[in-house]
Amino acid sequence: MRIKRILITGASGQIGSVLTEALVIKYGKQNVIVTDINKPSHDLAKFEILNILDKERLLSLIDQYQITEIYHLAALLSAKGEQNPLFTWELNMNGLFNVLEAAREKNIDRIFYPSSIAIYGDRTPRIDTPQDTVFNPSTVYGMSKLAGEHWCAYYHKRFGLDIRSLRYPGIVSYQSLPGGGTTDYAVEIFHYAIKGDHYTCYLKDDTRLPMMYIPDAIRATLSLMEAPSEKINERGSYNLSGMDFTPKELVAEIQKNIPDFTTDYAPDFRQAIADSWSDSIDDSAARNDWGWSPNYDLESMTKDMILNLKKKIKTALPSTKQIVKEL
Ligand code: AKB
Repeated sequence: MRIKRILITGASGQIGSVLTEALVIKYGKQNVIVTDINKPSHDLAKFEILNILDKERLLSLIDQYQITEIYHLAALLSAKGEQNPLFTWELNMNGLFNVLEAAREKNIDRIFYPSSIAIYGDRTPRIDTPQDTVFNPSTVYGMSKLAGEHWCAYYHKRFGLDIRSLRYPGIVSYQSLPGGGTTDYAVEIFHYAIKGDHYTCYLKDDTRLPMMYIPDAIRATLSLMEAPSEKINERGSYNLSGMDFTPKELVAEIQKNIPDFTTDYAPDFRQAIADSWSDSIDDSAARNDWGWSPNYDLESMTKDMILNLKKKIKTALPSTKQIVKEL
């Protein structure tokens, strides 16, 4: 067995920064290389600039650091992706092809590829969406993730690459902000609530979406990547469920902790995207194959988010409301 040396693409994003920390704790700083087009805000691991469309640079980093595993997180998400559909397709697909081909050429032991609830569409069963069902994604991001799942399964079958994948729901985290997704409101809202600001939500108050707290997302990712190969029966991507809630339910939960928090609703183009996604997910394949089970529900996540974000925001600038209050 070779020493595990991990390369993360898109490491400066919402999941990448927390995943980096977890992998550094597990495998040591010297064995984790983080890459992105933007420098991360932390210094947890060695950083190298990498545009995932630059395959030669990817190949040379694999050689330079004797990489054995890749977590390929670089992608444009659902909302931002709609602003430039063709570039989103190019980045998400050619980025994946570069990783798959580099993995084949350089004998990479294992790859992680995140898929998403964005692969579901308005013909997908909405409640307890099954592992295998109708998929008619409404965004270029969703189309690219669904195609990506098929390519991962193909590379596994055809070339024996050990690729593993999860269909992440919306991820809620305090460590970093999401960038360009439809589920981002569920993170933004906490920042407003804690600063004492009013929040205008871009989704309707009754829009139910599958969500997950970041510690569960990281634990799911590491559990999947550590599971013995014979336990991985799904080589496209696994359905993954944490919790589901509407903006109204999240607001009510936040108000239990911050009673004078106020919101209103002004749906924009992201409403149609959210309306095409599922309410809840059946993740029994992940539970049965590699023992998945989430730890956090809406109540425990909200408490933990507020606690941790308060600690973080203490050092940040005060809100306008606070400045006026203090006059
Ligand atoms: C998005 O909203 O685009 C992402 C996702 C669900 O994949 N958070």
